[in-house]
Amino acid sequence: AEVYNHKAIEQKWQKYWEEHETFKTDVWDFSKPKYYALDMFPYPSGVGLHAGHPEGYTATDIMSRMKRMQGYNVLHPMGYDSFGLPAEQYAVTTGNHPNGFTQENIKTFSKQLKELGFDYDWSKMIATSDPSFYKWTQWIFKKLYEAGYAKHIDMPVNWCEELGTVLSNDEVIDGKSERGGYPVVRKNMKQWVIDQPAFAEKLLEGLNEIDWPESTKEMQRNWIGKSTGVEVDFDIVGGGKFSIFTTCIETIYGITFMVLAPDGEIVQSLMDRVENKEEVQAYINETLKKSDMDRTELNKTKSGCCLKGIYAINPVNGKEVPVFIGDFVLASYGTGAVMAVPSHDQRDFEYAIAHKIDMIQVIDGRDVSECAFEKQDYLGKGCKLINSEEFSGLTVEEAKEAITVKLEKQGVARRKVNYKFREWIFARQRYWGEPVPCVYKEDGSIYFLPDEELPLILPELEDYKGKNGKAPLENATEWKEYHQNGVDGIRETSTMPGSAGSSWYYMRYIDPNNENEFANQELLKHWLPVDLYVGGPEHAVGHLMYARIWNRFLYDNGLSPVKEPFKKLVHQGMILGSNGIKMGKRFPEFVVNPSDVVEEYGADTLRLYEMFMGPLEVSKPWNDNNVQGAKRFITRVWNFFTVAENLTDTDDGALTKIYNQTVKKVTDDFESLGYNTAISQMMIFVNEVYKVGKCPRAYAEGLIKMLSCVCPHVGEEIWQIMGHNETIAYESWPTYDASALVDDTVEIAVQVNGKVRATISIAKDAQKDDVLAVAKEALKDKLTGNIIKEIYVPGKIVNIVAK
Ligand code: ANZ
Repeated sequence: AEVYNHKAIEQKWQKYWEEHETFKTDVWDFSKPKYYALDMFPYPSGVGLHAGHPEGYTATDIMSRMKRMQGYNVLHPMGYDSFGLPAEQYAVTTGNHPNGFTQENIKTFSKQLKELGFDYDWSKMIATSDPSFYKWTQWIFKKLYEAGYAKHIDMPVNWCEELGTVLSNDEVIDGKSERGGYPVVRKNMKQWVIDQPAFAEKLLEGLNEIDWPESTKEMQRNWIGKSTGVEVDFDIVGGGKFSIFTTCIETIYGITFMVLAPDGEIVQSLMDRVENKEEVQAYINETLKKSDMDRTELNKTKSGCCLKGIYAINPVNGKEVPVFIGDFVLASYGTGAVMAVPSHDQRDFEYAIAHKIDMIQVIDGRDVSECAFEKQDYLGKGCKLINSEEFSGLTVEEAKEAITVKLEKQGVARRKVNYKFREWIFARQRYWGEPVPCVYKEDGSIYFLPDEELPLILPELEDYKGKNGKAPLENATEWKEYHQNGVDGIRETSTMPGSAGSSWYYMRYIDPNNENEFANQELLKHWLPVDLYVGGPEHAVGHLMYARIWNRFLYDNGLSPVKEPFKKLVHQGMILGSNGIKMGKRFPEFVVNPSDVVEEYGADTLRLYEMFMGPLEVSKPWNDNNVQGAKRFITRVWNFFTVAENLTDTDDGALTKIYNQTVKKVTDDFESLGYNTAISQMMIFVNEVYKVGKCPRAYAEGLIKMLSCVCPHVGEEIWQIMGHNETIAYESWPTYDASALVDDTVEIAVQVNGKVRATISIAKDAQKDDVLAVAKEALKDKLTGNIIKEIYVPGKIVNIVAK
């Protein structure tokens, strides 16, 4: 055979696929079942692909290749999430338009992806920064506005002075910006937001019908943060009232004080009556400097102060209790006020100790002198109320209901569901994003551009840096002015966040050139939901939540055929440096450039190696030796299967069982993305083939078909050498003979007094007596003494006890 030359083979087949449009999908061909495999598309950064990209991308590639061979019409597209900060920073520092930079990067990425031999239909490529794409991002946003889900409201936002922009909560980590690590402060600003809480119930429900990692679903549930409780009104001595939200109404007799959010409206309304105004104002000022994150940190001291002269009245017993402010109470959650029950809430407990306030235990079951006896410890345990008048003696669960009913009758309480989920801030003071297609008229009202004026294209600027925290588009003095259709006004100058385009891009792949709709509805109906979505776990609550929200909105408006867009989701693990440290920006010395590996070993080797490293979902360290091992395996396959004399037309049965086992295991494992074990099974098969020295042609073809999903170039080449002149990509998937899988005989050990004395071969379903007879026959000369016990563990072992 010729020597395996990965370079020549890979170039040859990449050229073939391109020229033959092998992987172009006819989306209108509804004659076959469909399979939609989706990758999280990359941000086209200046540094190109990293070793982590090929991992997830190979995973979907194997699946889509298998599905194609199984007779599906497969859609496996690729594109670019091309708006964002790095291109913007490039524009700011060079003064060049970020699009040039972006297009260059897209070229590099596409070249690298093509080198890896993925079966993408490049004719469906999209880029979110392309006006023909963002036209529809703007259009959907306009729909959200018209339906009342996109709003322009005053919001406390995360403001990053250094980046000159507002950031979403998931872009802020420990009070610093995720990108760059700059300080972030809270600040009130008029903002475009999307009303996420309006979707909360639907999002929770939808989680039950999708095949996602349980941990990701749980993260989404926690992020949504549904909480069921009661809102109760408290009168203030001397007039006025405020409401609190509690999930523990059963503790209402244990209230010894109230706490208000320092930055909330209730305190403002009471300020006139507060005796220690200065102290209170000073504390409010301190609070405004802190982020919600700092404020809610559990193990910090519970600071705050009393509102002197203010007392609230407990509606169940008329008891007057002092009112405090404390920064652990957030203005933006519930009503911004809490009833404090130090015996049963640890934060209240610590606050009471710090401010020398008394406590009343109202749930029996544990001592509360050291710390609070909290709901997670008493709920569902049959604990009973004490010190609670007529409710004493009821269980917590009974009391919850009875107290709520009593307060409802008094007209001072309402059952209430709250969500941690806040509005999604949907604007950035940045240049390189989708312009929000609206105008502020002189009377302050908002005018959205008519559809004919979309896309609203980003204007070129002399200076891409915003001044004094203003949006860069403020520099576009002419563009900003709007005088059309009898409307005079000023355009919005903030742009949409990075997550806008990625919230619906997977729909556009289905119909990327449609100029009249974001995608044809009939096509969407056929192709959605996405059957398999693979991407990093870092998107668990950001992108994956946003995309579900946009889809759900479109679904509710008859514009998406499915409630949930991504049927099955899998997260690939991280590829670590050989020392176990995450590869990437921070540790450039550990970066493995996929292109270098492709050059030296070949794309097939890189793909095989990354899939063989370990289970897809776990993080794995890079290992150069194993890259060479992967190449050795490919070479072994090449050396055997390209030699015609090694292939036989008849089957002598030597490989029948192992071949059928291999087809079954590879098929099952591919289906569940267990690629490492599938590959190891193929290796076992190849070892057997080498032992036997010959391989029936039918088995050889089956192996090459399966292997071609992982190593498509060498797969095609061997297929051709075997005498075929069409691509292997549309060959039919190998099948297996289930009856060839089962062993009808088994070898078992025969022990005498615990020591193995013989092995016998028996029929798998042989009866005990027959087995014992064969065993004793085998022991004929070795057995001395009298048999006192005979044990047969079916299919496993015979044990004879003799004396
Ligand atoms: C009285 C009480 C007694 C509470 C008790 C708990 C235990 P989740 O599950 O997170 O919704 N709370 C309400 N609004 C708040 C705010 N704006 N900032 C900080 N804390 C707030 O928690 C609801 C509980 O958190 C509420 O129930 C309230 O304290 C507090 F033994 O009310 B609880």
